[in-house]
Amino acid sequence: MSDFFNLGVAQSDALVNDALQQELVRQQTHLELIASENIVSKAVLQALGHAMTNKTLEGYPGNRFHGGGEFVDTVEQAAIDRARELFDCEYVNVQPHSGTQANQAVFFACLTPGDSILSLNLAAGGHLSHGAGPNQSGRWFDAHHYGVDRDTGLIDYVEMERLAKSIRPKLLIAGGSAYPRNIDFERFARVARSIDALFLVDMAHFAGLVAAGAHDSPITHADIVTCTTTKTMRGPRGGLILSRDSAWNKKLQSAIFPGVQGSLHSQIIAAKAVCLGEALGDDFKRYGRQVVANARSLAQVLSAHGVKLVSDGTDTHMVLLDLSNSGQNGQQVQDSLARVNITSNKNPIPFDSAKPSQWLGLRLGVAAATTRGLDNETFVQVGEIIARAIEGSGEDRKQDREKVLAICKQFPIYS
Ligand code: DSN
Repeated sequence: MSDFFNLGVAQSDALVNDALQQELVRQQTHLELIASENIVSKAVLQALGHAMTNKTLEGYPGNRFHGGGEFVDTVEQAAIDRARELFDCEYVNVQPHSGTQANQAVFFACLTPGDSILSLNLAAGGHLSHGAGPNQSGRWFDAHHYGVDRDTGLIDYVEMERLAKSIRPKLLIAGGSAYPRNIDFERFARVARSIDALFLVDMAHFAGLVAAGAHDSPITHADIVTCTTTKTMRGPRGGLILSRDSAWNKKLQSAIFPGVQGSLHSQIIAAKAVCLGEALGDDFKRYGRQVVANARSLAQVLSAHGVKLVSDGTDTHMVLLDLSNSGQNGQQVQDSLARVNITSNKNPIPFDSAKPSQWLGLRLGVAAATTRGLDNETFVQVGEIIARAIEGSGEDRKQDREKVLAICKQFPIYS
């Protein structure tokens, strides 16, 4: 058995090792522009790969159902304290296994099946877990959706308010996966108060920007805020629940455990503590500001090349391309970009009713490439490569692939 504790995956499992190595090389040699991805620090990776994964625990620090939890207590309490400081809030739960489970726990704490909710529709940039038809939240709750204005691509606040007043949902939700602009949290909160609804902000995509002070914070406006620690937060896969109000403590604690989850993922909580510690530092603030600047550069260069953008720009890490006038759909452009080593994802655009393979949008995010060190000037080059891929100028493609490889070499990861 001694080999069991000492052999690495390279010696013990050729298939998995090979895939792991190839994935590392893929990440090193491709520019990651999927808006929900990032590149974590070596410290976060080490925490994720630690023997702390062996520890089973239920409950909360100092009040566990199993013995031997003292060191997990240390990291969980550190994660809570750091998140509290970072987001300036009273209540923190660091146990959600994902953003979706964080939302599920909020629903469990605040709603009864059949209650109505109001959220941004999926094609306009909402999220599955906010009441989309195929999701549990859409099956168990009476979900209604506001959208964006057809001309501006901005949230249609008038429609949101009209729906809120006529439906009187128990929960009003802002945030999602593909909305590139600032959200007027204050206006949402006012509407929620006027109908006695709870107000939830899912800041999964822009939480890192809030942490860096590069985006408005929803904390003082929302009753509850959820997010992931991936994406702009640049940490492990998992979720957080936050509130300015400690009155939520009992309901939200028991909604996560034993409500929708069992034992916690100890090593992920350690990695969350590391990522939240990193986010308290000045480097993270610089990174957050650079993310927003890079997204603006990318949006500007694409617009200058005639590429249509949903909402004509961005306030976040994300740029959403509207390909409806380009003669190509999202899948085709995603494939063209893959050929020049740029990774992206097709996405619906507002009012897009096509099936996923025909969606007319492409979502780009700059957080991972910003973590690599790409600056505004490099993002201008990247934008030009993307514009050429959309224009379909085939003869440039090999050159563009070489340009992307050179950028990846200039900004290496895990070298
Ligand atoms: N919601 C998915 C995304 O934004 O890509 C996963 O987090």
